[in-house]
Amino acid sequence: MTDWGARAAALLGELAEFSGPGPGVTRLPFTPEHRAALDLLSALMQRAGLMVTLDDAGTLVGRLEGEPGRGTLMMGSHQDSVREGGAYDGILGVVLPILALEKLRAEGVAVPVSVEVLAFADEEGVRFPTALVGSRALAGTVDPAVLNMEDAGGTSLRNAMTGFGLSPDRIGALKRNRQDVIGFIETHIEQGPVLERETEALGVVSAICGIERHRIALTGEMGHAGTLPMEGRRDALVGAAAIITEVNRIANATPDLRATVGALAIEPNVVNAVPRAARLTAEFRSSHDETRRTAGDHLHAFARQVADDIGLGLDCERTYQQPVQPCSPDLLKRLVNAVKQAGGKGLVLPSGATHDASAMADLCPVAMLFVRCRDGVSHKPEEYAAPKDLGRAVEALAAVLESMTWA
Ligand code: HGY
Ligand code: MN
Ligand code: MN
Repeated sequence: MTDWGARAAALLGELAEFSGPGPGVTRLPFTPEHRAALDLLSALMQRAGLMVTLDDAGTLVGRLEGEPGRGTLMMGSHQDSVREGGAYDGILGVVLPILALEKLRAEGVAVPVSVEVLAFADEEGVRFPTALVGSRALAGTVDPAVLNMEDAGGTSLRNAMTGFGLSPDRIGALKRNRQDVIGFIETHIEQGPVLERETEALGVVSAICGIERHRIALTGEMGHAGTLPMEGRRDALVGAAAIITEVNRIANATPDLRATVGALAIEPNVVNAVPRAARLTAEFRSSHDETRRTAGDHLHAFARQVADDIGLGLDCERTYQQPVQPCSPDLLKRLVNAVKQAGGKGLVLPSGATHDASAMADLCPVAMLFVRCRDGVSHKPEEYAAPKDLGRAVEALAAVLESMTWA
């Protein structure tokens, strides 16, 4: 009798080794670490009887043919991690469905529909200032301009993909025929505390939060910290500090709104010079799009006021947004039944993190299975999901696949 949880834990441990230097896991897209992960996943997919291809967006596709005309159920998640992240975010959602298919194969259970397991190259958007390239390619919503975006080293997304052996300018041809796709089910650690608090191993997602990101650049005047009078200073960092405080204030004052200033850079960034430039990012998330948009508009008005008061130049741009994404009622019901079959209550909860499923929703119905993670911790080396919970998720995914007999 295979211990699927132990198997999953061992595989995720091996995959975690494919990382850049430093604590935790740093596996960015189109890197040697990415290639090593794809090699292991390809072998695992072949062992489960899947036909393996790599598409021009860098998505590894493992396909199991079902009965002609029955459509394709897609499963999967992202292979990339944040810097110094954990061993479960993303990659767990690639390994577990493969093991579910291997389990059904071992039990001689045929899945009537075709199934594809997808390992998307880049969901986090850490290396390049864009995200969800692989899932958007399948949905046909990729803006080709993103291929010109560059990483911190000046490598464009296009060149990174070409260097990985891909033909990125053919990314537009990856769009799938929506008639053929039954839906997309993403399995992911919860990255929050609810399942642990409810002592539930698994949960089913009701909706994925809406999210928007802003880029703010303030330009003032550099000066000697000792000789430039306080009167009349045009200190860019003082402007940034006022904006950061306001972002935090509105999020604390607004129900169902989370806001984060995650990145800040100043110039010249030395102890004895008044900063001439400050660049920061601000991110808003909510399960209500109106709440999020109002906060973003307020940010721009507030930044304008601060820049005028201090005499700073201001460049402020909403660089990214995606709406709240409700999950498919039919797939949600199948997942709830499968979780119950695997011994759970079938808890339903919203996702405060965004996922590839948000992008796949432009192609097909989507649903998500959450796996409990210790202390709700994620995007940190301490991220952890117990083998027992991994095993229950494999069982639930196998049950969903079996339920597709009546798709
Ligand atoms: O940002 C997120 O929510 C996801 O982890 N990329
Ligand atoms: Mn993540
Ligand atoms: Mn993720």
